[in-house]
Amino acid sequence: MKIDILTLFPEAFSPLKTSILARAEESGLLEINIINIRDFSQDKHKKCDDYPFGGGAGMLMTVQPLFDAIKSVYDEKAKIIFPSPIGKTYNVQKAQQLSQFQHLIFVCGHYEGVDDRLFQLFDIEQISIGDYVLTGGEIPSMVIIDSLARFVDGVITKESLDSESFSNGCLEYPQYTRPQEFMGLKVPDVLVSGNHQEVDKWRREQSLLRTKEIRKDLYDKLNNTQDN
Ligand code: 4G0
Repeated sequence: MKIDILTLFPEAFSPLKTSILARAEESGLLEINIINIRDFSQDKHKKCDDYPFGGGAGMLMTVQPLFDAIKSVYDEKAKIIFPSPIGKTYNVQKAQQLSQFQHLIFVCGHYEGVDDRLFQLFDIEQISIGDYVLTGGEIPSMVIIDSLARFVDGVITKESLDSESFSNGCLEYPQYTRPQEFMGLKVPDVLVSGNHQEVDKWRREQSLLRTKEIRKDLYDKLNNTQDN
């Protein structure tokens, strides 16, 4: 998968150049390009923002540098994503869906947003990572890229995807590693019993208990027809 990131702050993406995603890039599964929108400004001072018509707080990103930056990377198979507080809320289903594209283009907004004509010029999906406002679209872009890259074949193992939270609609069960006892706290006996059927049963029960306790909204969706 190819991912182009258009931003006024290329240096904000150094976290993507480490860890799992760096390995995915080295193995050729992922190609991530970071493009500075400012390089496309036709303004003599490379200006990329201006005051909103009609007045109001703050500045907007102007349309010309964004238009030319997108045109420079666009192809027919590309999907353009704009992280924004007005987008539909992101979730694991959207991550899986996005992971199937060959080419994603992330446009990072700053200031109070962008000139709305951008959304008439291109087919752009606005996505929100949650109901709060950040100073820029860089962190939401990284959140979306990190989470969708995990579903790109080969980036991580199928087993880790299947066992994690949300994959089966509920929260992941508690886990333990060595030592078997710490500060008087013991690992549950069933996990060291060697009985895999009992281990699986315990984990399913714990998953359900946790989901009911912490995420009643998810629990109610688990087509539990009994009363809770
Ligand atoms: C567009 C996304 C982009 C418009 C981006 C701000 C939060 C999210 C930005 C604005 C972002 C999110 C109108 C303030 C950049 N903040 N929840 N900031 N406005 O996904």
